[in-house]
Amino acid sequence: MNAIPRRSFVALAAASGLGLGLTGCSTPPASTASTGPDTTAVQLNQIGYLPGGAKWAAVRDVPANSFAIVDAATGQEAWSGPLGPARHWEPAQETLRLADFSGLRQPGRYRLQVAGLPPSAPFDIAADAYAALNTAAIKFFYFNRASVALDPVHAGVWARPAGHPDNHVLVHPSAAGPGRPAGAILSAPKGWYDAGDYNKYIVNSGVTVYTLLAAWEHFPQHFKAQDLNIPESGNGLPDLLNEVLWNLDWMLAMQDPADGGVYHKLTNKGFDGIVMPHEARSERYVVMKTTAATLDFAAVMAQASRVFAAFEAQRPGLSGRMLAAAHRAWAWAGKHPAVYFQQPADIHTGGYDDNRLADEFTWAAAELYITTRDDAFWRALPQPLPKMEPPGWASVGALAWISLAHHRDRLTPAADRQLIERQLLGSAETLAQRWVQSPYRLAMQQQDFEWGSNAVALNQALMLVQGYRLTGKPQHLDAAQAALDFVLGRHPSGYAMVTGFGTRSPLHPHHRPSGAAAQHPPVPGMIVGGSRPGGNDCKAPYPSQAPAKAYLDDFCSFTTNEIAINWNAPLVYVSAALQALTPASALP
Ligand code: 9MR
Repeated sequence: MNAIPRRSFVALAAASGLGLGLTGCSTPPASTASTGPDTTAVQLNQIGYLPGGAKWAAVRDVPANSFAIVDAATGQEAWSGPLGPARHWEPAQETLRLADFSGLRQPGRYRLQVAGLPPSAPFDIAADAYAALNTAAIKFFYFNRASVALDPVHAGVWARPAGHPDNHVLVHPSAAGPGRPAGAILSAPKGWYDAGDYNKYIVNSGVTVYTLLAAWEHFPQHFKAQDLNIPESGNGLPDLLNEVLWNLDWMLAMQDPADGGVYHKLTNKGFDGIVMPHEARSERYVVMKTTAATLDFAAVMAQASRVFAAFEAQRPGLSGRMLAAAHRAWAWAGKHPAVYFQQPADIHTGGYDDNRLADEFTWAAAELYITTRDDAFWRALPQPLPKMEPPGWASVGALAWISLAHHRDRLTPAADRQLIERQLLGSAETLAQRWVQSPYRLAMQQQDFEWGSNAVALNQALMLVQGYRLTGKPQHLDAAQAALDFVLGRHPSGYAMVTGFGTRSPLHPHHRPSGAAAQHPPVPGMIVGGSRPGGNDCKAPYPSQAPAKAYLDDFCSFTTNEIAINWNAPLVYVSAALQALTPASALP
């Protein structure tokens, strides 16, 4: 498998020795305490850094005054510097000292040393530091494909038979319409499993597909030649777009042809057991059309329409179909502006319910405006504009401004360019200031440690990247780098939070194919949700209830150790952005 970097095989081989031996039962695998090097004494990016990028580590509070960076093989000192003052970081309830070695630009493999502490995990300084990570983060989506077998050529040891054909899906009573009564059968195959579960949700697909297509729109050079080793590789489309199409094809089938409304989800009644996809037997349903799902669909189809306009030869007619679908969805939402998701009594899977839709209207209007250049869509932006915040599945307003800013040179005179820049810069600047002031040099605050905190950090980075793209301010890029460092091991838990990467990474993610085939290491390239206090989903106690440390690498911990498509997407975006934007050897 060419998508998995050499180094990750080391971690995978170590992991495979654990032998959890769980197949097809509903009891989650037992926790296997991770022993190994102490990665909490010196917390740093276990994958590595770009030569021209900011490089920070956080160090347990010891009396030493300085730190050294040594060659990992020879022990020879390559850099030394003073340790920052001891400062308390409340989210970790810990006092730490910072080490800044941004000035070390010489490629190599290193460790950080401080007298009185064990040496750090090894890390690289390399021009392609995030290339393999980025490839694996996209390849995860292939591994999570529904309705298709993964073959050994493309999936290696993670090959598996096809599951969830989704060509015989029942219309749930909540979704019944004139042309499709309850119990009618429709076909909506393909798509990605949402997360550790095997259901497919339009709302979460919306923000995910957007983020991946935005990565393409902003950094096409990065993706053009990327080979994911997926079945479509070499077909004339970039692989990132090939992968996204797997989900877009499914999304298109979720629109009711009778009226343009979009079903909220395609789901079982309850979650599947811990089985491989082909062992799952539950009936599948489409459940109620909602305004949120329909607007997210409209936004993504408008965006995809302009992306695939450039690939008319490879997929004739697709771009036009997508735009028509977006128009019909927008019209449905206009007629049904407040149909909120309500979980039917007999359905027990994820909700993705959201009753604040001004941001969804903003996003859909903006994407349709950019693609059609029809001023009516600019005028359709809600007043007052919804509050700006980093994106998430329930908060998509920022996506509007990111797209508008990226396409600002092709907008009609109706667009207020200053407003567009102000919207993004205000948000990026706030985050950059938090990064400057943070004792941990991270924009994350106590309240950001919610379900999926790793993706909160990465979506903050995504906003900071927009600030950098508009202003070129190094602080914005450095603060984004800090967020990537955080999920790759400069984390109070000591974990690099992506399966298969780094010295210490999750071995027991809440991901059904990984749990059901526990004789193999987990599927690689998946970022787990991350620290979040208050979980009582496991019998074993969490190691800490400090917000930034409340993480447990156990299958049972669905609140901190699940994976999800909307969390991997910003990992793809941010790792590509830093790789593409970091000056080769800049920094003052
Ligand atoms: O990511 C979602 C998180 O923001 C919510 O708080 C949580 C509870 O509603 O649900 C999360 O999404 C899950 C979804 O509902 C079902 N598939 C797995 C998702 C990740 O845990």
